[in-house]
Amino acid sequence: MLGDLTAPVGTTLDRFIAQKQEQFPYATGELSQLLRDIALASKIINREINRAGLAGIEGASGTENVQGEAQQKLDVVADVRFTRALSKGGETCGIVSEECDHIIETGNKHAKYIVTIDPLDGSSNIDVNVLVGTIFSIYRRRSPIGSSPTEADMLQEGTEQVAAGYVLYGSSTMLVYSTGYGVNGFTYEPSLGEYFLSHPKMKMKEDGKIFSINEGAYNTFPEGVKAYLKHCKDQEYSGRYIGSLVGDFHRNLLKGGIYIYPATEKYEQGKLRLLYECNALAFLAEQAGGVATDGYQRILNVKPTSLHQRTPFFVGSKKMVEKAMELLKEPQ
Ligand code: AHM
Ligand code: MG
Repeated sequence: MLGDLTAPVGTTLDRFIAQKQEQFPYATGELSQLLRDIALASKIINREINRAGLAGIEGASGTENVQGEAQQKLDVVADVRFTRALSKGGETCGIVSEECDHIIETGNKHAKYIVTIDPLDGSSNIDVNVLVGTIFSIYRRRSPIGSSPTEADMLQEGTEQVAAGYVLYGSSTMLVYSTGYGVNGFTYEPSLGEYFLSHPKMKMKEDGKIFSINEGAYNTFPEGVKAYLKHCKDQEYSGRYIGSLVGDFHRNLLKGGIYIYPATEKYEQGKLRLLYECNALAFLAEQAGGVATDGYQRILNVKPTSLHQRTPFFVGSKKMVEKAMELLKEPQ
């Protein structure tokens, strides 16, 4: 069944944002505009990704990012697009991006917000036509309006997020975000150039049967993680790992499951970055009824000490994450 093809496509992202703003009589519209800026940049990235194989922009750029990882050409394209959109949009005073070691000053000294962003996560998947994502968090600045943004603006706990979300460039492109009042998902209609509300009030199942982890480094996992994986296999759960955090998180959000990137010998603090990967997804997970921890404590309570800080990450259905934490605490 194709469903009712004559049905109206429904609420656009713009209308949804406007409706939400109306519910807050004192809202000034700046956050709404910022969300629109992100949506616009994501449409441009979506276009670039869709023609990557033709435009000669897949593959490595020959440069490295701040963590010494090879940058893909599209990483750089996405970084430029988002930085430009946020700078021109005027609502963001500073940005922390995975692709840049220092704080990016947008020149909008009077803007209220700062953004932390991974413009294109999982970008090594582009060459093989597998989905990638953008992950973002929005915070209110702490420094005085009119001044340059500071590290203190950027190093806020995840609990301080005003909004967070991701864009998934997959078989269809989706924007999923929360301003702290639940999680809503929008699907992009490319012929109209609009996002439409397709997944209202998203909820994560309390329990699930999917575990997502790269077992290549199994030998160096903490014993508690090994014990949890044994538990998953004893229960005959399904192992699913795309290697694109947004994709793995999104599937688990819809179906119930757990994503784990633990500490390993290679990545002693885990691989994922607190400020622009884990905090946003932790915020969304909690808003959808899930849980996100570093194995021991709530991700959103971690006090960041540096811009590109890494953390072990356990996120997903409440019961699954709690079980993993229980086994981590047990002496093995
Ligand atoms: P990136 O920011 O360099 O793309 O790395 C983050 C990605 C995640 O999307 C993914 O879950 C993870 O790295 C995969 O890492 P690994 O190849 O070690 O499993
Ligand atoms: Mg990343």
